[in-house]
Amino acid sequence: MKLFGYWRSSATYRVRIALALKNLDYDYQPVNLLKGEQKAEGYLARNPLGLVPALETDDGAVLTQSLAIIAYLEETQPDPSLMPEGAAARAHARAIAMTIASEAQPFMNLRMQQYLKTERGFDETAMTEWLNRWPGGAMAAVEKTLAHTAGDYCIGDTPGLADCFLVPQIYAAARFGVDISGFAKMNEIYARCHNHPAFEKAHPDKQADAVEG
Ligand SMILES: N[C@@H](CCC(=O)N[C@@H](CS)C(=O)NCC(=O)O)C(=O)O
Repeated sequence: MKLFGYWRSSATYRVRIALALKNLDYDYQPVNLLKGEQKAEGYLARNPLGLVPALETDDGAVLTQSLAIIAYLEETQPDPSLMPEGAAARAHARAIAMTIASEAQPFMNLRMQQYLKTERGFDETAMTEWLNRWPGGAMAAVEKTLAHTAGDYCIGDTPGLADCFLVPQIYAAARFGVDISGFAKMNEIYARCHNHPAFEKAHPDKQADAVEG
């Protein structure tokens, strides 16, 4: 398998965590977002949205959307599973993943921030307000969900799908000044994940394309 991604991309980071939790090997193909490589013709053939990640399977299929990629990994490599026992618990796991993927991350994506700054005149203050209102608001909702789903991890005591989404979202929130200091459960899970070898391996700083500073 080949994973096309970028070290600091939170959506790529989700897939790296899932691959690491499942102990799957893959070839990492960096796509430099700051150089605009996601908009190059060759990459657009893989992902017409011009976003990372994309996963090329051993059969040559090219998959996009981190949630769909992780679902593919779960279906093709079910052991160890990233899904909890019980239909309601699985629904909560998907709800946390989708809240982050649909309601939080798109509002802080590189192209969204570039558009707001260059075409809508957002200064740093306006940008910080935006990020705390939209991604921050969605994360507040996740924190409320965690109050009744979490144990050591997002759903019970085993790391899984929801943690694959939560950890990169917290990493991105910290980068962009979203204040999550009041979200105790989330911060507790984040700290625990830092000591887990799969999350450690998937961390942006450990990737071949990581740049200092
Ligand atoms: N919903 C997509 C989001 C993908 C996404 O937003 N990727 C970002 C990096 S985290 C990206 O490629 N941004 C490039 C850009 O904004 O130009 C997924 O889950 O895969």
